[in-house]
Amino acid sequence: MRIPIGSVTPASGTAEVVGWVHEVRDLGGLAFFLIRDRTGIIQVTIPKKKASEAVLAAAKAVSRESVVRVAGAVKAIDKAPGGRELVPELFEILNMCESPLPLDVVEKVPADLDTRLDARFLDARRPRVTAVFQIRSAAMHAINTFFFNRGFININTPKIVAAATEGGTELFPIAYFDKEAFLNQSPQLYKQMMMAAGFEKVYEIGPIFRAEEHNTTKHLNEATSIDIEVSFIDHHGVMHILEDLIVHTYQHVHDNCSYQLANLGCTDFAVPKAPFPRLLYSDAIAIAQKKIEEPIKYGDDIGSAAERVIGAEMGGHYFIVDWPTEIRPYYAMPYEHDPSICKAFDLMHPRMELASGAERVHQHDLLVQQIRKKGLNPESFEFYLRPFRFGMPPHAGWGLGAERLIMTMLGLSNVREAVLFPRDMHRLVP
Ligand code: AMO
Repeated sequence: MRIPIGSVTPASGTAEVVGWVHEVRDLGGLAFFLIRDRTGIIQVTIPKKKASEAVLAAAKAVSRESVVRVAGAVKAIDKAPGGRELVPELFEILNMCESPLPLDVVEKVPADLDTRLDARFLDARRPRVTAVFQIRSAAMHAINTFFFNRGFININTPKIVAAATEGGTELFPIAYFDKEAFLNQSPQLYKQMMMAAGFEKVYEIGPIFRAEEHNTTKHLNEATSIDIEVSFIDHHGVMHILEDLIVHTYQHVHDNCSYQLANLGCTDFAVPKAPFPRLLYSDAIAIAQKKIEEPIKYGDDIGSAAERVIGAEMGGHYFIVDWPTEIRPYYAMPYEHDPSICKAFDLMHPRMELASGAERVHQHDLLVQQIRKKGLNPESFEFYLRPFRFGMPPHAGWGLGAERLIMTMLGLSNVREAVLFPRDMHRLVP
């Protein structure tokens, strides 16, 4: 019976493993192979004088990154990875790999990100890349469990839509029979509609599409959004849920992914502590005004340069709260005492924005007024506005970028490293 390489120990006695030939070394009387699967690496040692003809023939023929099955005795040895080696009685080539390789899986030859993404299936064999996606999977598991334990209903909303969610121009038009249609920018309108359905707490993890024409290290044209919407709660309530979720997800990764974190060199992985500080938008602008050269004033968006200096001052995760109503979407609820500011927030990591959210406008007429103020036509939002006339409860929610969460959690330098097959202005294949 084959076992995962990561669970082979000197106590195993004998073991059968399958995997890829990671490295080959021939020292005359001894041949060494490193065999790798997604759980680890094991040294296979072949003493040439003692090995069978069949083992020797296969070992001589095999190329790097071929797929092999190896079985034999497990012995303790200090210098090998994991303190053990396998001395094979069986060494079978399941499929031979072509040479030369388009990408060096052992990472002795560094490759730029484009070359890596072009050969993503090979790149993802690298232990540090496998680790990113194993951690992403663990984080998603933690997030699903978090919502499940709190009574959220998991929903799926359409990705082919007729209207812009956030307004603006960042839309991908698609051919939809004889109609005009777009790829959805956000589940915003649909998750809000489910509040009118009485679902009370919903979440969705799904793709969002943004036709943003800038090529940066933190923007994708197809991203994954973790969205929630909750009834009978204000913006403070959903900020609490968000900070609890961040802490829970980091803790789960900390407790369950030590092998992967070690592969990534994250030796000082720290779980953030909630509550995160709340920084007023006006104070955030004041910090930026002191520290960056380009002019920034109250009412401006907080760009990358400002994000970085404010982040450096804050040191850890924090919220920016109480934004000017004018620069937030129409669905953000203005304060009663001063409608020029609204109950909207962003969750920030010192490097960048991770999430946006708000208490929503739940009164139909106010919503129509706010849509108009943004220069949009309420008629194109009739399907969304209708539920607001038939018993829409007060509600609030947020959207959190999954790739940015993983990127900042693992200190990755480019958001594309947190996506298997990223989509950007220049990348549509593979
Ligand atoms: P927003 O547009 O701020 O808010 O998006 C929410 C979060 O999604 C992530 N994100 C992206 N990540 C990578 N590349 C992109 N192009 C990209 N665009 C967005 C970010 C961002 O913080 N409807 C609101 C959410 C709400 O109010 O519930 C919305 O979409 O991490």
